Amino acid sequence: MIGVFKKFANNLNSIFKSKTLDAESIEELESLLYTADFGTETVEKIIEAIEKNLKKQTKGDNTDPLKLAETIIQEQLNGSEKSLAFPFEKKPKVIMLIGVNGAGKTTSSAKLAHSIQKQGGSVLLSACDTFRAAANEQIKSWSERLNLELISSHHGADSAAVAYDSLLAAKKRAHDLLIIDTAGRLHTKKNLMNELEKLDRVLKKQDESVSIENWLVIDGSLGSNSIDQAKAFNEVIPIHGLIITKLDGTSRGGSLVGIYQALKIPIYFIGTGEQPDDFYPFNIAKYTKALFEKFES
Ligand SMILES: Nc1nc2c(ncn2[C@@H]2O[C@H](COP(=O)(O)OP(=O)(O)OP(=O)(O)O)[C@@H](O)[C@H]2O)c(=O)[nH]1
Ligand SMILES: [Mg+2]
Repeated sequence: MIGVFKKFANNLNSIFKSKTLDAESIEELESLLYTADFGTETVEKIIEAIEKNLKKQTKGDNTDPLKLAETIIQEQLNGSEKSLAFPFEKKPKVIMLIGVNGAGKTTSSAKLAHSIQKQGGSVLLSACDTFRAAANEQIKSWSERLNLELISSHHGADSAAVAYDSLLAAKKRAHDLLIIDTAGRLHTKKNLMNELEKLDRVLKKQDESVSIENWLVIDGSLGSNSIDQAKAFNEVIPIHGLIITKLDGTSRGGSLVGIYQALKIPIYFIGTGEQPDDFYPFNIAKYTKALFEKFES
């Protein structure tokens, strides 16, 4: 994960490199934090703390401003870290990935399956995106690449029926985890949003005791727009966890803070690329370390 936020860290480094901290460099820092999507509250807190410290500095206290910023970001993320402990208490655990179009649901389904597989768990993928024409091919190719079992149907089929069959199969074959990949949907399309409720209902009808976790997949490079969409999802269906994708190659490494501040839903994983291993359990300390990494330039 280190190096993922290189762009941000480089800019940060260049602001502070060989410069004394003054009103101008604080202003530069403020705009960098804004463009990195840290969100108003966090940016204000960081700047306030640095300015306060600057005033104190003349009296001999010179705390590193980057350390101050790092501490404040860590505070803002307090409670955001949640890990998916394997083995699970109950088999199969069901995780349904939901979100807007192109957020990274299908790729994250494969990555999540792969991470459990690497720990010795068996995973069943359920292709519940029966809506987009090429969706079946995409998830099939992941299942072949990673040697994962897959339950799918034809384009246009009832996605709730696929989910139902998948849960039956997961129980019969004693899988540890069932991952349900759903179709991308806009939060404003009521019929598509209602379909999520139906998936949940149908699974519970088969097995009242089944524990289903709905994880929202958010594209971390999109900024505050995705936060509004996430809020709308949370109104239709309870969201138990987040995966934040596409944190590679973006200078918006701070979006994660804004997303957590707005939603207060734990972040399980972050996606940092298109390969199966570009997927990390979210860890506050590692994340802030990557943000504030010092580079020689
Ligand atoms: N760079 C990068 N690309 C990613 C990441 N996650 C997904 N992608 C890419 O984003 C695109 C969309 O990913 P999908 O997994 O198909 O997204 P989706 O949410 O399933 O899309 P729909 O099913 O169409 O709603 C693909 O080209 C992925 O390779 C990531 O963490 N980093
Ligand atoms: Mg998909």
